[in-house]
Formats: sequence, C-alpha cells, structure tokens
Amino acid sequence: MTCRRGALIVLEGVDRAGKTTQCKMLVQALEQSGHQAEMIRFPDRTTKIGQLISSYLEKRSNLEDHTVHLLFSANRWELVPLMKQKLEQGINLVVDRYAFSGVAFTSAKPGFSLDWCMHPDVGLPKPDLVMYLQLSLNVASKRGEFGAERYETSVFQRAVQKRFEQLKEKDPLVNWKVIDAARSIEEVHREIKILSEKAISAAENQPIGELWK
Ligand code: ADP
Ligand code: 2DT
Repeated sequence: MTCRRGALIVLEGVDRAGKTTQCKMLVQALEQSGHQAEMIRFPDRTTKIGQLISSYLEKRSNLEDHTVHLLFSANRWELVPLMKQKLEQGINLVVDRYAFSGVAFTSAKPGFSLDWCMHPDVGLPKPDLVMYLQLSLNVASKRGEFGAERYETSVFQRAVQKRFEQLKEKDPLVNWKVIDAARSIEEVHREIKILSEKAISAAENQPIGELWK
C-alpha cells in the first residue's frame, strides 16, 4: 500500500491573532490523536535568505520593496523540496504564515497590486486548508504592545488586514476558512482541530496541488 500523504495546513491572520499559539497546540493535538505533524513558519529566518529578511524586519538593513517581496517568496521556494518530502512521508505540516502573508503585507505598501504580489508564489505546494484567524485590531491591541520590528504599527496592520480580506474574496481556488479568533484559546483550538482533521482525511488520497494554478 502506498503511504498516505500529509496535509499542508496554513494559519494566517494579523499580528497577535493567535497563529503561533494555535499552530503549536494543533501539532500537539494531532500527534496525540496518532498523526505525524510538524510546525514550520515563514519567514524561516535560519537560511541565508531568511537572515537577509530578518535583518530587514529588525531594521538593521533596508531593502527595496520589490526585492524584499521576492526574497520572502524565495524563502518559501527554498523550503519546497523539504516540504514535499515530508508531506509524501505522511507528515502533516502546520504552517505559521505562507504566501498569503506575503501578498497581504507587500500589497499594503503603495503601488503594489494583489496580482503582482501573487505571481512569485504561483506553483508553490497548495495548502489543503488555510485558516484565517480573524480578529479586530482593537482586540489584537489588548493582547500586547507592538514590537519594534518593521510593519508593527496600527496604520500598516489596518492596511494588511484589508488586503487579507480582499485576497480571501478573490481566491476561490484555495480552501479558506475564517476562524473567529476573538474567542478563548481553547474554543479556537477546538474548531481548528476539527477543520484540520477533515482536511487531513480529504488530502490523503489527493496529489499535492499547485498554488494559484
Ligand atoms: P500571532 O502568532 O498571531 O502573532 P500569538 O499566538 O503569538 O499570535 O499570540 C499573541 C498573544 O496573544 C500571546 O500573548 C498569546 O498568549 C495571546 N493569545 C493568543 N490567542 C489568544 C486568545 N484566543 N485569547 C486571548 N489571548 C490570546
Ligand atoms: P513574524 O516572524 O513575527 O511572523 O513576522 N511577512 C511574512 C511578509 O512581509 N511577507 C511574507 O511573505 C511573510 C511570510 C509578516 C514576520 C513579518 O514578516 C511579514 C510579519
């Protein structure tokens, strides 16, 4: 019998929506129910490209806006062989931000269209499920102060949130689910776990898709 592939499960949303908290809980819960699961996050700051991105985000360096967009995308492409290998081994990948953050953040800058921003990520492994953790910026602000990194201002986050909503609406090829992230950590987790279990069963016998193709 051939090995059933793992599912590619992505969590997206604005800062402090709970993505990291929920990714960790989901990996643990999936493992407890007998699935193999691993978490990855983008940007992956450990690679050479990731270090350039990290330095940009920490404002230790400046990069031209198109250039940094392409670096974020390259940072996903460089992980693709490993991601495919794991999915084919039956490992479910739980991903903290993916191409959708790439599009939402860059297109929140002046002069960038959604279409231009989507192009470099066309053909990446397609998520079997994208859960958008929806949270008002008011509630997000009560979960802690902004850090010192680039993009961590309320004006920019408002623009990012608008772009996420527009992308979700124009993206019928992707299995988006909107999660009300204003509920308790446990309630949000329960919904995410149910949706993920469904996506894992549905993905088992399907080939890995190609994003936005
Ligand atoms: P993100 O990865 O989306 O930026 P985090 O998971 O790091 O968000 O969570 C940001 C902060 O909000 C953390 O202090 C976390 O404990 C808290 N938090 C996460 N989810 C919830 C929730 N549902 N209710 C209240 N606080 C939360
Ligand atoms: P965190 O490491 O705290 O999630 O912040 N970003 C992310 C982009 O601009 N483009 C991308 O493609 C990705 C994946 C979101 C990372 C910051 O980088 C932004 C916040």
